[in-house]
Amino acid sequence: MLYPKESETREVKDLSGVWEFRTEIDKDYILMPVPASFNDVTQDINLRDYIGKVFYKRSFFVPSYWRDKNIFVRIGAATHSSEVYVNGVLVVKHKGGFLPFEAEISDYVNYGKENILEIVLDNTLTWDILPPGELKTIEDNMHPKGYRILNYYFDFYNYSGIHRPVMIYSTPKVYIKDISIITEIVNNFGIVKYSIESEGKNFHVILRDKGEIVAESRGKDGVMEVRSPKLWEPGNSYLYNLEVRLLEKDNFDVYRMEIGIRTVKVEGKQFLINEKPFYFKGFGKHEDADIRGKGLDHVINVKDFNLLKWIGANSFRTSHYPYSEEILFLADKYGIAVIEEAPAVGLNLWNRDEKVFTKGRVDEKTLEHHLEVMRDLIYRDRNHPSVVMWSVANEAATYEDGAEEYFKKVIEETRKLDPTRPITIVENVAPKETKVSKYVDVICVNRYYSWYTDCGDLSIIEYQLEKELKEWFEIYKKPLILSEFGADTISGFHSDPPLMFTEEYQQEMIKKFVEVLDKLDFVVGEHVWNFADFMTKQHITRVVGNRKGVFTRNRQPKMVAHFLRERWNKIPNFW
Ligand code: GCB
Repeated sequence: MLYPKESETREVKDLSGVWEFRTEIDKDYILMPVPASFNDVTQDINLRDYIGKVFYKRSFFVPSYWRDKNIFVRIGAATHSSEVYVNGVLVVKHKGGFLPFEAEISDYVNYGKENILEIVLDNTLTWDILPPGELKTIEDNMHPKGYRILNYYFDFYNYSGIHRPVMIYSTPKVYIKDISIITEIVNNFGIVKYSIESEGKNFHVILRDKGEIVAESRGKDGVMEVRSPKLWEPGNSYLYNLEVRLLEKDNFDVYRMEIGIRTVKVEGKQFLINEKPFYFKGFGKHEDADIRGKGLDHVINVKDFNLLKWIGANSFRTSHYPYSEEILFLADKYGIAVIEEAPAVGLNLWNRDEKVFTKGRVDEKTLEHHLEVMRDLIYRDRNHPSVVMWSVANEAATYEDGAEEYFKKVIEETRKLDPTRPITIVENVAPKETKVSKYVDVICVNRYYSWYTDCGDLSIIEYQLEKELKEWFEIYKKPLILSEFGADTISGFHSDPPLMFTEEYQQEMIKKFVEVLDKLDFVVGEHVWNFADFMTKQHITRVVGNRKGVFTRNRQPKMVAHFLRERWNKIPNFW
């Protein structure tokens, strides 16, 4: 799915701004910004924790000269189930809160006039949506009749709303629907293979390096060669401009995008980018910020990339869902590698007596949705050089037999959709317990020694971590990334000797973890949990959210940030 872009044949109207908004139980509309989560914008606790349907509304104008165009409405992401109405007509329904969807609306708009756009969202989580959850009515004598809670088994707040831009855009009648790019490097040539989806037949494809044409081709599918290519790689991004022109008798379309030439591959113990062994330094992140929640915010996004550069990171994981396309465009430009994760988190009840992969919970309906999500995700992001690996899930109950069958299918499908990128699943179970890691290319493990177990005992880390990571390698013989480790830290809390929740403790813990990683040659990366403090649901273990950030929610460094900055600036991106 191509990101809407303007060109001489296409126009885009970004409908970001202040919309009208109401919940199902309110009659009156209030004002609500888009994109943003609605939760933290008002002073109303009932709206903050609201579960159910909400209605967004605004008008837009369609010029008369768009009559001979295709017109689309595209929603970047909205949580979690959506219905979109144009002038009262339902034009698209969508399930899932973290990927875009669109509809052609040429037949439903009033040309040269105003039109009404309504988006109805439902933020309820069920077992057949990713991430899953369940609405429970509590029936005991301590709660009033009909008392409901939304249970979900992942650790971030269920922010809700229209989180990414809504756009109306036009294309010519016959147009470029999609483009896929695969790059290879052979001897001293960059090979750019492209494939165009369109009803048109005559194409001219031009690749430019800073305005200079370096390769050209004609045809729907083709291969272009670039002599002595400047490669895209983490820490040293280089992007070429691709222009695709569709030329039919009286129809013309043009779409431009930036591409990077690079390869990725797993070989033995190594993760190779451009055939060189790469070491992942960085974080698990979140789309999360004060007041706007999960709403796209260019200020926060650019700040985050500047902080990644400042601290010497070269990568992050989009824990625990696909981030906005706007973030991936930045990753391409800043030269930051991305492990892109499906919104499959919380496929776990954290209780081994209860099966998760079973009828009525994670079952064939969830699987069908998961496969759809993988397809939509790959079709959205396959052309980003920054995306170097797919993660199919985080911390699922992979010890269950049902998980094996389930993920075998998800992984097979992911490989079919994109044979060019390695695949991982992020594990929290023991190496012998998982039934899934044998199907992936890179082992990703989250570990919290001295935090959730042996609380406060930093001396235990070396013994436990080294022993366990070696076991992972002995069993699977695959490269390993420690994809999460960290400690909740209240900025400004100090103690020596280090005690839990202080900045000293976070720093000592992370130091002890990386000392082990430095000894193990199959470890190809360290992602600290988390880049910044973030909001979660309220709980006795969460002090206004999860405080494991290396930066505060306001993006100010805690003590450990300086330690990591010194460390990471010394470790090269490639060995
Ligand atoms: C994890 C999860 C992450 C949590 C983190 C924590 O293993 O993957 O979503 O936020 O632990 O802080 O407990």
